[in-house]
Amino acid sequence: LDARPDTTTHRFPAAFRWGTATAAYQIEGAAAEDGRTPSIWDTFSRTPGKVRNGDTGDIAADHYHRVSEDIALMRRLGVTDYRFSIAWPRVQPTGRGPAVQKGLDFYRRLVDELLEAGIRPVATLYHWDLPQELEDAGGWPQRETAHRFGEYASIMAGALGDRVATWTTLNEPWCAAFLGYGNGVHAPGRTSALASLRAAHHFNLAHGLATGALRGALSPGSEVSLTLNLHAVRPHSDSAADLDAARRIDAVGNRVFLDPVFNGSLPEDLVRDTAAVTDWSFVLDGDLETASAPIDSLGINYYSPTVVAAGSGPAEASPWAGAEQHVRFLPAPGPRTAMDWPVDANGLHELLMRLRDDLPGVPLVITENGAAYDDYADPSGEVKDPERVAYLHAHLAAVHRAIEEGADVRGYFLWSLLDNFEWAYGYSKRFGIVHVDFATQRRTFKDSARWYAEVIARGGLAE
Ligand code: GBH
Repeated sequence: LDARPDTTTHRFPAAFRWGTATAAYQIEGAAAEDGRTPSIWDTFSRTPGKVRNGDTGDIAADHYHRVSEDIALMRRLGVTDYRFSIAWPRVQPTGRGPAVQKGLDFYRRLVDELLEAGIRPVATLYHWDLPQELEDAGGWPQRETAHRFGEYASIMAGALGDRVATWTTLNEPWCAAFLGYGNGVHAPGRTSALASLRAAHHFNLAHGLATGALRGALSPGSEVSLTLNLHAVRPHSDSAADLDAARRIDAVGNRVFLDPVFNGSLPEDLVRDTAAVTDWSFVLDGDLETASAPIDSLGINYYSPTVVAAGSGPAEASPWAGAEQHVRFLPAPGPRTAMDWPVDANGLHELLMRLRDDLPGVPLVITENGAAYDDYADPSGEVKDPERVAYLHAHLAAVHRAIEEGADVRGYFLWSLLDNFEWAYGYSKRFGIVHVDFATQRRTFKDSARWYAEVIARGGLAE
């Protein structure tokens, strides 16, 4: 009999899913192996000035050659689920035509080894790595790309539909559309408000087409989902002007995806706000019906809140089509991570309360949450990251409070399992709970990894 007192202060539901998350281009490396061709991120990272220090994902964390080792790390953590993404250009190098068997084999082995380890595979079809050939043909602003994505989804449904627990169609289409085609900070680096809005719509269409393709091939109990980086928007004050600024960012940051997917409609205010950019005639009859095919859960990625006031943004390219001349972004107060993002767990709670109220009956999953900090090594060789532990503790406590208040949150995926290629920041920012020495590819548990293993083992937070 265990006589130790139970010190758990925040106990999560017994069926809660505890996971970690990664993305193909950020960890795999092996950029030219087994038939993989360049994606827009290969092209972008090889373009001087786009990624810090000229870093690329050519080698990254070499996960392509270290699947078994990385699954062993997850076993040590005790995670129930693992969220990874599939590199489209590994499977269908030109974005069209038949699949490359070696690409499919890689993901089949990953999934089978996860299942053997008792870890549920959560597969994302698109985490930003569009085959370059499809970008050359016009990319996401082009309707054709959505249809190509639907086809790629059917290939993956046929290959792995019998063994993947959860399919996520898209990761953060906001980033892919508005950072990729609006302000150009992400690949493919285009800067056009019109292109960003067209891309956003084609992501909604692509999501619906993929959902349809996956639906027929699912094994019993499997699910289809979508992951959004919803913005926890806070007006600086209650003034009508500041409230209107918040409304605009909510429209082009959140409802641009939420309304088509969950309501089969376009936000009317967004259409008005963007009237000088487009009449939205690229939205064809039936598109919104396709986009709103029922899904089984909504994934939410949260890092920081967004504080806005009435004003005007910088004149250069903006990711906020139609809102840039009306909104100014204010730094939220408080401590910051190495990304300079504010640490504020209340934003996650606010977001979950809003979704509890706006999307009743839709199960929610935190598909990403975590923080970049510079680790420092102890003389003992251990990697200390107390700030990350504090960040994670505060955000899990916020999730717990939201569940107590009626939000139907089914799981939490920590970003990230490994230090990895942090997009425009290259390897200069570390989000991992496992440290990666990129010179040797040696993996070392940070204190946060030990802490997370304990949280999972006890099913909640202590003290
Ligand atoms: C996620 O995106 C990605 O899915 C993941 O691949 C990445 O490594 C991880 O987070 C860490 O960055 O543009 O003005 O709204 C992060 C989404 C979007 C969060 C941009 C911060 C900055 C302010 N990010 N946002 S703004």
